Amino acid sequence: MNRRGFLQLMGATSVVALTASCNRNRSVIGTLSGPPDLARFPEKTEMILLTDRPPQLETPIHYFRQDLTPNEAFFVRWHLEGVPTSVDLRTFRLNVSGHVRQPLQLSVDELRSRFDPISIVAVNQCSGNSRSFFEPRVPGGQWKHGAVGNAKWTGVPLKSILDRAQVKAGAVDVSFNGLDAPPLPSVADFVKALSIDHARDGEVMIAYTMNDEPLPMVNGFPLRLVVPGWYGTYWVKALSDITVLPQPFSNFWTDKAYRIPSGPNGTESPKDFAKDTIPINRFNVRSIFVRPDPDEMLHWGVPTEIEGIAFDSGHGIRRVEVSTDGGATWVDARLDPEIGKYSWRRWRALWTPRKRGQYRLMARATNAAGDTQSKEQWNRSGFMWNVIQQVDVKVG
Ligand SMILES: Nc1nc2c(c(=O)[nH]1)N[C@H]1C(S)=C(S)[C@@H](COP(=O)(O)O)O[C@H]1N2
Ligand SMILES: [Mo]
Repeated sequence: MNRRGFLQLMGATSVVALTASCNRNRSVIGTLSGPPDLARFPEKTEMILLTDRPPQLETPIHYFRQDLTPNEAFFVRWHLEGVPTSVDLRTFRLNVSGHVRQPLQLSVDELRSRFDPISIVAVNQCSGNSRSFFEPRVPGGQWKHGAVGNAKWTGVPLKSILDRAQVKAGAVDVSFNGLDAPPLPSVADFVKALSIDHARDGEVMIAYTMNDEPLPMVNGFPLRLVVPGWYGTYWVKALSDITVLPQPFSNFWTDKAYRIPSGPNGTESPKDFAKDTIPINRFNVRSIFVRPDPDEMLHWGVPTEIEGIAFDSGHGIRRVEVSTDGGATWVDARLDPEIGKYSWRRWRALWTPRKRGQYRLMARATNAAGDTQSKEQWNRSGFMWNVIQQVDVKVG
């Protein structure tokens, strides 16, 4: 390749060193109330920047106007600054050890060739998605609604790997560690765990592709855990170590972080914190508008398609209702065909505003178990937001 071709390739793929993240293309400088900062990381398109060390990137909502979220636009969330920037597949091994009779060290090639693959379309959503809408505000990444995405994951059921390793009797938990490392010994390594029964349910999987392509580095190349219906915190990226444990797993990330009040929908009062907390687990039911945009100008007498996505932890979305008068009246949205119980389901409704003015749109999803979205919600961590969304639009 000549130099020109090389430079073109650089431009087209935005190859900038992940470690030198100040090299990113920062195309918009935001103010507190102004437009967000945008950043372009390697293998990614322009994303909304929350932090660059560690990388935390939010997906612009218009990418949700399709069933699957493109890899280059899929949100990114890491906890520790030491994120992997390259992985050599010749030396990389997935280690399976602990309370097993047959510890394993598997290359990605071996995972691909020695186990039957499965594919699942599933939503990955950060526990803190939509955190910026909590009132009073809570600390943590101030995500809007874009810390979520829907992808087709292909890989090996975790059960197949655990069976191959021959789990011994008395196993309780399975822990998962990735290649990211704490910057200082005082910072807890990011390690998460599932119960042995959950780990062996046949659906939890180790994915080597996302939408039929290798995972982007920042989304966990070369392997990541996929835990359908559960919050993203369990979906350990750049997965390198699986440890079967004969006792319950415990660390900072399970004992102190990622806990929710044990009451209904993880809600508590800002004035009186819940005493009992439990580890965060399955998604609650929610919907997100993807059209119109909040500041979009609509025209009276012109049919307008209102559109969104809805999902839950796997029961399936049964109904989405839409209101164009601030919740006074509701009509059923049309649901697109279901493409998998862990996938999101797109919905749409045609609306012809009859006169000029300000309108408040709302959407409310209900799942097959009869669970619906909340009217009010708060918790100290800003987790599990599923308040019925309101979008104010002008009709002219
Ligand atoms: N190794 C590792 N895996 C991780 C994390 C992390 O910090 N390190 N963060 C988790 C959290 S909290 C989320 S929301 C998801 C985000 O996945 P994504 O970056 O591919 O969107 O990754 C999870 N897996
Ligand atoms: Mo997360």
